[in-house]
Amino acid sequence: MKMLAMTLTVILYTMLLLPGAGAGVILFSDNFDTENGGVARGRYTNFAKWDVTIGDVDLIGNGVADFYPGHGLYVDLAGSGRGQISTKNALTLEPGTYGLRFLLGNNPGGVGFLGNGITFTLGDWFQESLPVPGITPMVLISRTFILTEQKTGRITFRNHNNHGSGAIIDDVELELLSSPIAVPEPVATPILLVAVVVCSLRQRFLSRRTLLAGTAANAR
Ligand SMILES: [Ca+2]
Repeated sequence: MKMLAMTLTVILYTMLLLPGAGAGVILFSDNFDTENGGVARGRYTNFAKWDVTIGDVDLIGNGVADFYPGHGLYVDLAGSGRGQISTKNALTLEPGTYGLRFLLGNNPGGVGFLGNGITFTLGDWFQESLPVPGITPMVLISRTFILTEQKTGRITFRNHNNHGSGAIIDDVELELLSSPIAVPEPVATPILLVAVVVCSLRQRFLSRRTLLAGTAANAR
């Protein structure tokens, strides 16, 4: 009886806590490599997946202002001045754990040492700012966040500095890492009832056994 109760409890907790189907799904990605036919262009606005929402930005790389060879095209977040890009489509995200990743570099300008700062946001629930050194390798920025309710919003990158040589971003990805499994009420309720009944029967069985043992001892 005890073993049965323990087994039911383990099954119930496993169903409630295991990541659900849909985990590990890439919801958004962009490496910018096919923009403008693969050719760099200053003050570029015709992104497939992004709108330029403040100022202007440059599409560089592939041999033009190619600070990070081998990464194809990427975005310099300052064109003639500071710029900002936001995804064209708002993303609707269900409760779950998400990963936001991108590569971050910098255009140090003609003088070779201009630094920058960026702010990246996701909807109105995630925001972070980072300094970007003048000369830096391309580094992976990876953040994880948890949503407990449905949210809708855009991914946005904004350059802080206004000197025309901006921070660089590439390989933007948003991934659903895990989602809580939804146990439908018609399924969950019987499981809970069975667990309660089993525990109750077990308690009655133990009480009766104790009573019988006491009676036998008195009879002796
Ligand atoms: Ca790229």
